[in-house]
Amino acid sequence: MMKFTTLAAAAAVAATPFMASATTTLQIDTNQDGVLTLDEVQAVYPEMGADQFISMDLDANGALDESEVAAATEAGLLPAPSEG
Ligand SMILES: [Ca+2]
Ligand SMILES: [Ca+2]
Repeated sequence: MMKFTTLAAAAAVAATPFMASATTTLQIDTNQDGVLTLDEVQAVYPEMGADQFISMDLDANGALDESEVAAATEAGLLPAPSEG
């Protein structure tokens, strides 16, 4: 019965979906307001141009929210940050 308990605990840990897709937004959103401004994006991607930012800002409010970041990442406009 000890084995069953251990297995259940391991499964619970494995099921915790942290770090799944939040990496990009959290790393770039330096002021933690939930959206990414051009300044914040350029701090991580110095080569990011305003034109490219605008093309990712689907509702043109000057900031990228989570869904816009997800869409940009999927479209290959916003590369995943590389360590080092
Ligand atoms: Ca922000
Ligand atoms: Ca927006």
